[in-house]
Amino acid sequence: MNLLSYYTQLFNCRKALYLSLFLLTTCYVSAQDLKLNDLEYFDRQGVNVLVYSNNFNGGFNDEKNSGIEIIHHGVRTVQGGAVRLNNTPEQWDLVPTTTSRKVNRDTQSIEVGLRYNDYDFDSRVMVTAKGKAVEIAVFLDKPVPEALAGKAGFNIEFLPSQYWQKTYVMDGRLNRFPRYAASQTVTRPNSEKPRQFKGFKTYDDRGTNRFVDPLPMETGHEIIVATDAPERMIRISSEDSELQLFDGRMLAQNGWYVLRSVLPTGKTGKVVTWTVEPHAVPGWIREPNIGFSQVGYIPEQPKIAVIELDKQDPVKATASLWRIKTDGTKEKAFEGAVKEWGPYYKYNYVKFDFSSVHEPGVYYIQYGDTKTNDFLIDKSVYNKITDATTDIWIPIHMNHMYVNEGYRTWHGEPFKEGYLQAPPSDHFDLHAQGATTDTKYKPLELIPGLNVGGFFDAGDFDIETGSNINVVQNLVRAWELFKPQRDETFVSEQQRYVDLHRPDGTPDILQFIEHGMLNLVAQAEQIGHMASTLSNSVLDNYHHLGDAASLTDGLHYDPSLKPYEVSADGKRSGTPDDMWAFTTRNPNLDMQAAAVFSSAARALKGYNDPLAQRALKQAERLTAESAQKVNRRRFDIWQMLNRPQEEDWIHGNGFVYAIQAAFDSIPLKDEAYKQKLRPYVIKFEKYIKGFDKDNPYGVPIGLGNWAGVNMVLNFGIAINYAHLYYPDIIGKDEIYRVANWLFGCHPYHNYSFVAAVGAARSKAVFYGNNRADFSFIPGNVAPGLLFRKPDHFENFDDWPFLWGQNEGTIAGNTQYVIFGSAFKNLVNK
Ligand SMILES: [Ca+2]
Ligand SMILES: [Ca+2]
Ligand SMILES: [Ca+2]
Repeated sequence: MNLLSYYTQLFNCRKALYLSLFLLTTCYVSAQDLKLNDLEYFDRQGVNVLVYSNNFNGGFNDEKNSGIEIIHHGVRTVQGGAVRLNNTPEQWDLVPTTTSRKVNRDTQSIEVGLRYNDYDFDSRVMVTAKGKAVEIAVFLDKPVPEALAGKAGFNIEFLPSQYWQKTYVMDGRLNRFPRYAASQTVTRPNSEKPRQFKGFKTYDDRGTNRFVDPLPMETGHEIIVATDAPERMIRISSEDSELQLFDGRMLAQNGWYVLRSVLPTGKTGKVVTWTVEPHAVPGWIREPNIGFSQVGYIPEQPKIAVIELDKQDPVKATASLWRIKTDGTKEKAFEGAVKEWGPYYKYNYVKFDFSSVHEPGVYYIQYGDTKTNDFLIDKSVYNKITDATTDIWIPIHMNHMYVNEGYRTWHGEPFKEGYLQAPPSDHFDLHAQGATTDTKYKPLELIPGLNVGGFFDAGDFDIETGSNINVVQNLVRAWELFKPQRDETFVSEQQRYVDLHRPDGTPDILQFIEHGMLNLVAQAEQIGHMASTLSNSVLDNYHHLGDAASLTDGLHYDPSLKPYEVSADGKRSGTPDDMWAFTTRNPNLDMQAAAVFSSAARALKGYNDPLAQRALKQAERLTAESAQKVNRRRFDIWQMLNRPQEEDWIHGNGFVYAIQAAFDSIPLKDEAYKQKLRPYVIKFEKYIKGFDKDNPYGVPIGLGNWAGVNMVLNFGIAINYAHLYYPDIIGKDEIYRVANWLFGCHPYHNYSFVAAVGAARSKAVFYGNNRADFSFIPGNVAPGLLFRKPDHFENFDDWPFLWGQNEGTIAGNTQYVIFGSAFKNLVNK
């Protein structure tokens, strides 16, 4: 710090002190200014600036949810404000850990300490309210380490889907954000690239030993982004540093636009200063979000819209329901009082009950000037809610098969080269191979026979064994309960070919059970026990987007060949892209598999007897070998009744698991058992009703970094069973809670979380394996609402890449089949 700036600072401090005294005495507060609120973020109507309310985690966690974030007119459009080591950091690039966070109300500032352990590199970022703007300053107590000179910089990221095709001005030069990534890059030696998470590499350099580095699209000292869109406009300036604007999508489709200033080398103290002023639209009030069922309603069910309101938005007395007649004209069908539920996190909630309307027809809801899209009231509305999931989503996720639909191929036959024994290693998708293989195979030896059957996990292409066990379990349950005969899929295990919309005479559910079992039984037979996962060996193909069959080269890896070299017979290659089997033995998983093998054998009997026999044989062996070693947490309803704290009943998911397990036993037990269970069902009824006070939607709402759809589905399934067996305790009205939530009655927007047949407006983008196309696979179920601390829920429908809110999984989607089948069954009874 030089002397002049020291005196300037001193003067500013005195001035600030004098001013604050002045402000205190006159009680003058500008309503325009950003102020630190009780939840520790900077706030004015339309603008929230969060400073490390959400920290970076590293690794598997997609780091587009952390650091300095801006929620701009209700949309989280800016995040990632941090000292970073790359121009456009990818998932798996290093992230800083937060070593401290200090909120100072007197100076209206938040200071965070950031650290990179890998480089022994500390920095501090200070964010201070300055009128309508915040000042972001980076401080260094020690200079940037030599290894990071010219690489460490202060970055902030802008959500592409909210900025593309909008204009920006850099130092007076006009520009427009590109819809598609097409800026310039250079390559540099790998030795110059900061190491990535745990030393993994996100890229395949094709033997060049060089990595790709994007060049800036623009540089300057002042940028105004979205000059043509007031709700997105932000002015950012820096006198002491150059601003560089990059397109992060050059390296990864999930990249954002990045603005950064490289930290100067050899300097300490305040090294970078930005002024960031997000524009606030004068008088802006967030448009009401009218939550309702996009699938519609059956005439006799309760019909209650939940309307999410800006806390500044005065509540209107009434809302109305309009009927669109078959001649195209419309008429008011109902007008009713709006009832206040009250505040829940950021917004205020009211309800509009139009249950009294029974007449079948096409309707929309109007609240003030806000109208919803139309929806149906009709007895048939729920009949097709599982069809897209069973006819399209599930068969597309069949691994080791060619999957065709009409003129389109979804994917070719993946992983023809099979799976290698994983060596002791760490992994990037939450797995690890322990010190020993626990098998007869040597590290990197081919384990024969594993490239058969099984389902892709989710938006990625691995076989998670636990999830595949869940799939078979869910489908066997659906089969035994409802015997669905639906046949819309041709499956030939011999041809390794699946054709959608082509009946082949066999119920599809049976074929899916068979397909799941083919892989699980092969694991037990070939490995001797269950693998934890069959997954990618290298990170550079884990994030694969495209045809699963092109993820590996289909040739056996031969380390005696050079990388990218193919053997003369065309069967082997030197490219280490083969998938690995992670085989550390887990007796709990073996026992879980054994239980599923027994039940699947029941379902397969008479359809595929040899497979049923193999399953039974493995079930007996795994049980004999593992039963003594299991240490599973049991959800035992009889023990739970003795729990002293009533609170546990309301907040513990354990209760739902426990009571579901008890319901599952009912068909095998006598009337006395059913009677003994009654007090617990009465408790369950209280538990269900408890959610009416917990939140305006009456379902469990998760606050983790994976939104809570599985929890909601479990809740819904348990309610369905409770109503089926104890209709006098759990009324029929309760079964609609979860359906309403899934199909559009939830916060943030009112699109159906399920891409279901019959929904007027489903989510349009999901984190599926086709996410790079900003599309979805029909029948998918989104995790739903992602909670961002301290008070923000979101579900992007123009940006698919956040798995925590948009990724459907094979276990979750087959769970939806159970929920949907049970629900349809009850509704139509
Ligand atoms: Ca996975
Ligand atoms: Ca079939
Ligand atoms: Ca290969």
